Amino acid sequence: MPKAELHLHIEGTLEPELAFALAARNGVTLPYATEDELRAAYSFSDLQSFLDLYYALMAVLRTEDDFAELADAYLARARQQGVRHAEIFFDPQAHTARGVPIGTVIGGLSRALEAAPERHGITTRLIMCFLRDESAESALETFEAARPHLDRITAVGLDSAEVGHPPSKFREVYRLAREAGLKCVAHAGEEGPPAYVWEALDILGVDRIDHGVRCLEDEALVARLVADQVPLTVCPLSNVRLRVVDQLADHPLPAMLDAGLLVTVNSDDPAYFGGYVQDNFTALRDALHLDEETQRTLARNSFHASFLDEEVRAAYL
Ligand code: ES4
Ligand code: ZN
Repeated sequence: MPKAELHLHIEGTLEPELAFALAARNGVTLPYATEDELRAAYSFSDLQSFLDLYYALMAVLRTEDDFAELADAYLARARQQGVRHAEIFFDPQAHTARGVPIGTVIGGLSRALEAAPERHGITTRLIMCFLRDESAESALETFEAARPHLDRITAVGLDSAEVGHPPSKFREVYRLAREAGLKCVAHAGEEGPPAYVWEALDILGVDRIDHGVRCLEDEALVARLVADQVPLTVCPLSNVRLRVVDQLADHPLPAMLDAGLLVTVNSDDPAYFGGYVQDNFTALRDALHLDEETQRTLARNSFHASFLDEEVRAAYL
């Protein structure tokens, strides 16, 4: 089934095999002796325990070629899973903090993305995320550093440790992004409360909410999201691995669809959470008995919620 993937952290597609290959090439020593030993570390208790490993493994990404290879490997896998369009997050601050220039990151990723329509049959967009556990000033500096590259960036996003870092902290940088003509998204309502989803909508003016599963705790919020048909990029396997839900059979996705929310299915950090986007669809089908028609609705929603040009989007609907 053709689909768009709208919630995908490119750094979260770093498979152990590529991590070890890049470590060897760049002379970086990983705190794991083998790929199996690394995989054994993938048992997370919450978002923070995952983020600790996610940021540590990024040490192997150093050159433009590294970023291009990472993105190309994702695109090859994504196509095998039916992805025709991918809107891809990256975390510039996680790289600039290690001395990797933002131009190296954007240059490498764009090289792979520009080749993707011909090489993999996938169109793409790039979404630059700010780390919400870093300061508002750091986000502003990052935005200014990215200004020369904004022609390659479609939207800004907000990710990393949610609780204690409300969207309102980033009011200013989102205002600048909107002024520059960028779309806006933000992670909200993953581990954080419904109030953070309200702030993302009303203070940041986002076009989509990433995750948003906790919106169900607030009836008025659900009514607002339904009325405005704000897309929610839900990541079922991620929610299980990070213990946002106990098991897939308990996932609120069916309740979200029943409420009339514009839900999409995505893989988040597929190298860490046990599956790419079709794997998420298949797991949902098995655990929640989602029928064929519901799966088609979810796939159609993914194009509807995308930042593709109207004519291209319409052709998929
Ligand atoms: C993330 Cl699952 C998730 N949540 C928040 N920030 C992230 N960065 C990468 N994966
Ligand atoms: Zn995410």
